[in-house]
Amino acid sequence: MTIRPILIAPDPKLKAVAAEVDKVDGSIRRLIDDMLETMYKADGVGLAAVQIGVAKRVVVMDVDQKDGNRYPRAFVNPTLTWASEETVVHEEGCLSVPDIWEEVKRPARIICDYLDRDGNAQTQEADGMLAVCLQHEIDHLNGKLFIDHLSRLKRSMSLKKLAKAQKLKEG
Ligand code: GNR
Ligand code: NI
Repeated sequence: MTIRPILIAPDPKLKAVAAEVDKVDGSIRRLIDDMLETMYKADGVGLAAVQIGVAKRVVVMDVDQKDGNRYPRAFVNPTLTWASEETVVHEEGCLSVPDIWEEVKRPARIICDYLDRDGNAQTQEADGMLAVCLQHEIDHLNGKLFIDHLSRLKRSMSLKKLAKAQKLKEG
Protein backbone atom coordinates (compact mmCIF):
# COMPACT_ATOMS: atom_id res chain seq x y z
CA MET A 1 0.00 0.00 0.00
CA THR A 2 1.18 3.48 -0.86
CA ILE A 3 0.37 6.88 0.56
CA ARG A 4 -0.36 9.22 -2.35
CA PRO A 5 -0.13 13.03 -2.29
CA ILE A 6 -3.51 14.77 -1.89
CA LEU A 7 -4.24 17.53 -4.42
CA ILE A 8 -5.02 20.96 -2.98
CA ALA A 9 -7.49 23.50 -4.47
CA PRO A 10 -7.39 25.22 -6.92
CA ASP A 11 -5.73 22.23 -8.69
CA PRO A 12 -7.66 21.86 -12.00
CA LYS A 13 -7.69 18.05 -11.58
CA LEU A 14 -10.18 18.53 -8.72
CA LYS A 15 -12.64 19.90 -11.31
CA ALA A 16 -12.56 16.77 -13.48
CA VAL A 17 -15.70 14.64 -13.73
CA ALA A 18 -14.57 11.11 -12.84
CA ALA A 19 -15.30 8.12 -15.11
CA GLU A 20 -17.40 5.10 -14.10
CA VAL A 21 -15.48 1.95 -13.17
CA ASP A 22 -16.26 -0.91 -15.61
CA LYS A 23 -15.07 -3.72 -13.41
CA VAL A 24 -13.89 -3.93 -9.80
CA ASP A 25 -10.61 -5.75 -10.44
CA GLY A 26 -7.27 -6.02 -8.67
CA SER A 27 -6.14 -2.59 -9.82
CA ILE A 28 -9.27 -0.98 -8.37
CA ARG A 29 -8.77 -2.88 -5.09
CA ARG A 30 -5.16 -1.64 -4.97
CA LEU A 31 -6.42 1.90 -5.58
CA ILE A 32 -8.92 1.46 -2.72
CA ASP A 33 -6.15 0.22 -0.38
CA ASP A 34 -3.88 3.17 -1.28
CA MET A 35 -6.77 5.60 -0.78
CA LEU A 36 -7.60 4.15 2.65
CA GLU A 37 -3.97 4.38 3.76
CA THR A 38 -3.76 7.95 2.43
CA MET A 39 -7.05 8.90 4.16
CA TYR A 40 -6.01 7.46 7.55
CA LYS A 41 -2.57 9.11 7.32
CA ALA A 42 -4.25 12.48 6.67
CA ASP A 43 -6.79 11.96 9.52
CA GLY A 44 -9.69 12.22 7.09
CA VAL A 45 -13.05 10.46 7.29
CA GLY A 46 -13.40 10.15 3.51
CA LEU A 47 -11.43 10.43 0.28
CA ALA A 48 -12.39 10.47 -3.40
CA ALA A 49 -9.99 9.12 -6.05
CA VAL A 50 -9.96 12.52 -7.81
CA GLN A 51 -8.24 13.93 -4.71
CA ILE A 52 -5.16 11.84 -5.52
CA GLY A 53 -5.47 12.67 -9.23
CA VAL A 54 -7.25 9.48 -10.34
CA ALA A 55 -10.40 10.41 -12.32
CA LYS A 56 -12.38 7.25 -11.41
CA ARG A 57 -15.62 6.97 -9.47
CA VAL A 58 -14.10 5.46 -6.33
CA VAL A 59 -14.61 6.67 -2.75
CA VAL A 60 -13.32 5.40 0.58
CA MET A 61 -14.71 6.30 3.96
CA ASP A 62 -14.52 5.64 7.68
CA VAL A 63 -16.94 7.77 9.67
CA ASP A 64 -16.90 5.45 12.72
CA GLN A 65 -13.25 5.69 13.83
CA LYS A 66 -13.97 7.29 17.18
CA ASP A 67 -13.70 4.12 19.31
CA GLY A 68 -10.12 3.57 18.11
CA ASN A 69 -11.12 0.80 15.71
CA ARG A 70 -11.11 1.18 11.94
CA TYR A 71 -14.21 0.60 9.85
CA PRO A 72 -12.88 1.06 6.30
CA ARG A 73 -15.48 1.20 3.53
CA ALA A 74 -15.28 1.54 -0.24
CA PHE A 75 -17.93 2.82 -2.65
CA VAL A 76 -17.41 2.27 -6.37
CA ASN A 77 -19.72 4.14 -8.80
CA PRO A 78 -21.83 5.58 -5.97
CA THR A 79 -25.09 7.16 -7.14
CA LEU A 80 -27.79 8.90 -5.16
CA THR A 81 -31.13 7.29 -5.93
CA TRP A 82 -33.08 9.33 -3.39
CA ALA A 83 -32.54 12.42 -1.23
CA SER A 84 -34.91 13.76 1.44
CA GLU A 85 -36.67 17.11 1.07
CA GLU A 86 -35.59 17.77 4.62
CA THR A 87 -32.15 19.40 4.82
CA VAL A 88 -29.55 19.78 7.56
CA VAL A 89 -26.65 22.18 8.01
CA HIS A 90 -23.32 20.60 8.91
CA GLU A 91 -19.85 22.10 9.27
CA GLU A 92 -17.63 20.61 6.56
CA GLY A 93 -13.93 20.49 5.87
CA CYS A 94 -11.95 18.87 3.06
CA LEU A 95 -8.45 17.43 2.76
CA SER A 96 -8.17 19.33 -0.56
CA VAL A 97 -9.22 22.60 1.12
CA PRO A 98 -7.12 22.35 4.31
CA ASP A 99 -8.00 24.28 7.47
CA ILE A 100 -11.18 25.80 6.03
CA TRP A 101 -14.43 24.86 7.81
CA GLU A 102 -17.80 26.17 6.68
CA GLU A 103 -21.44 25.22 7.13
CA VAL A 104 -23.07 23.47 4.17
CA LYS A 105 -26.79 22.68 3.78
CA ARG A 106 -27.64 19.30 2.22
CA PRO A 107 -30.47 16.72 2.20
CA ALA A 108 -30.65 15.10 5.66
CA ARG A 109 -31.16 11.54 4.43
CA ILE A 110 -30.16 9.76 1.24
CA ILE A 111 -30.17 6.40 -0.49
CA CYS A 112 -27.06 5.50 -2.45
CA ASP A 113 -26.42 2.58 -4.82
CA TYR A 114 -22.81 1.46 -5.27
CA LEU A 115 -20.49 -1.49 -5.86
CA ASP A 116 -18.46 -2.78 -2.91
CA ARG A 117 -14.80 -3.85 -3.12
CA ASP A 118 -15.90 -7.29 -4.33
CA GLY A 119 -17.92 -5.72 -7.16
CA ASN A 120 -21.27 -6.59 -5.58
CA ALA A 121 -24.15 -4.12 -5.97
CA GLN A 122 -25.19 -2.63 -2.63
CA THR A 123 -27.69 -0.06 -1.38
CA GLN A 124 -26.88 2.24 1.53
CA GLU A 125 -29.44 4.28 3.43
CA ALA A 126 -27.73 7.07 5.31
CA ASP A 127 -28.30 9.97 7.64
CA GLY A 128 -26.00 11.96 9.93
CA MET A 129 -22.28 12.05 9.19
CA LEU A 130 -22.47 9.15 6.71
CA ALA A 131 -25.01 11.07 4.59
CA VAL A 132 -22.95 14.28 4.75
CA CYS A 133 -19.77 12.47 3.81
CA LEU A 134 -21.29 10.43 0.96
CA GLN A 135 -22.71 13.58 -0.61
CA HIS A 136 -19.38 15.41 -0.12
CA GLU A 137 -17.50 12.54 -1.83
CA ILE A 138 -20.00 12.15 -4.70
CA ASP A 139 -19.59 15.90 -5.29
CA HIS A 140 -15.82 15.32 -5.67
CA LEU A 141 -16.52 12.70 -8.38
CA ASN A 142 -18.48 15.41 -10.24
CA GLY A 143 -15.68 17.97 -9.91
CA LYS A 144 -17.37 19.84 -7.08
CA LEU A 145 -15.92 20.98 -3.74
CA PHE A 146 -17.87 21.83 -0.57
CA ILE A 147 -16.90 25.49 -1.02
CA ASP A 148 -18.86 25.46 -4.30
CA HIS A 149 -22.00 25.26 -2.11
CA LEU A 150 -21.11 28.57 -0.43
CA SER A 151 -21.97 32.10 -1.55
CA ARG A 152 -19.51 33.59 -4.05
CA LEU A 153 -18.18 35.91 -1.36
CA LYS A 154 -17.58 33.11 1.16
CA ARG A 155 -16.02 30.90 -1.54
CA SER A 156 -13.59 33.56 -2.68
CA MET A 157 -12.67 34.36 0.94
CA SER A 158 -12.01 30.65 1.58
CA LEU A 159 -9.84 30.33 -1.54
CA LYS A 160 -7.89 33.46 -0.59
CA LYS A 161 -7.30 32.17 2.94
CA LEU A 162 -6.19 28.84 1.50
CA ALA A 163 -3.79 30.43 -1.02
CA LYS A 164 -2.24 32.53 1.75
CA ALA A 165 -1.78 29.48 4.02
CA GLN A 166 -0.25 27.46 1.16
CA LYS A 167 2.16 30.31 0.36
CA LEU A 168 3.30 30.45 3.98
CA LYS A 169 3.74 26.66 4.02
CA GLU A 170 5.88 26.72 0.88
CA GLY A 171 7.98 29.43 2.56
O1 GNR B 1 -12.05 14.39 6.61
C1 GNR B 1 -13.08 14.96 6.21
N1 GNR B 1 -13.97 15.42 7.13
C2 GNR B 1 -15.21 15.92 6.79
C3 GNR B 1 -15.93 16.62 7.75
C4 GNR B 1 -17.17 17.14 7.47
C5 GNR B 1 -17.72 16.93 6.23
C6 GNR B 1 -17.03 16.24 5.24
C7 GNR B 1 -15.79 15.73 5.53
S1 GNR B 1 -14.93 14.83 4.32
C8 GNR B 1 -13.29 15.18 4.77
C9 GNR B 1 -12.31 14.38 3.93
C10 GNR B 1 -12.43 14.80 2.49
O2 GNR B 1 -11.98 15.82 2.05
N2 GNR B 1 -13.09 14.02 1.69
O3 GNR B 1 -13.27 14.34 0.41
NI1 NI C 1 -13.25 16.52 0.37
